[in-house]
Amino acid sequence: MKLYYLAGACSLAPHISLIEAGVAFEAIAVDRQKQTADGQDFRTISAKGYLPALVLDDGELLTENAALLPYIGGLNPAAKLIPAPGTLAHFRVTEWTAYVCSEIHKNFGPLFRPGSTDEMKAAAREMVLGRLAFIENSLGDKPYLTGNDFTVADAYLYVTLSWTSKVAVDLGGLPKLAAYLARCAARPAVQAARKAENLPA
Ligand SMILES: N[C@@H](CCC(=O)N[C@@H](CS)C(=O)NCC(=O)O)C(=O)O
Repeated sequence: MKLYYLAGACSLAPHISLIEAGVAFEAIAVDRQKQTADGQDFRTISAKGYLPALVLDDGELLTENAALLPYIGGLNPAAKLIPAPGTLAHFRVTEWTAYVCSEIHKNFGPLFRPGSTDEMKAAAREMVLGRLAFIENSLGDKPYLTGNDFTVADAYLYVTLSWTSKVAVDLGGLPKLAAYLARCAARPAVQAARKAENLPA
């Protein structure tokens, strides 16, 4: 299995999840010019042109975090990255994965996009903080989104939280999320994935 990633981007979530799952995979970096570290034009691998992309051992291509993360979680049930398919607990994890994707990840867009005006960035910050406040209130005393187990949804939320300090999204008013970010960052799989992507610890 091959994971194509852009360093530090949302593809860090499947990278962390694959390490947490303990399955064999090859991680292949893609640069902003869409060139892969092994010398290919990434667009010939995924016509979507964005990351992450997972190429399975039979050559099938799987894209979209909302699909790819539950897929990875299912590779090793013992790692508890997602409960069994068909259970409500499984859909709690996909519910959070979808929330992180459409309500948090995508709302960071204007903060990274060259050409965004200050007004656009301020509106994006307000939107992201509003969506994060919902999670702050939902966490309660749970260490992770759905309880005691770190799931693929947590890998994804962690990655989006890791962007906040780069784009001046202040977690000062969200103490549970600030502690959650530190808790996730301390996980060996998170540190291993960051190291593999040449990101600061
Ligand atoms: N719908 C995709 C979006 C993935 C996405 O936004 N990828 C970004 C990195 S976070 C990317 O590859 N950006 C580079 C580009 O679009 O050229 C998903 O949820 O997996």
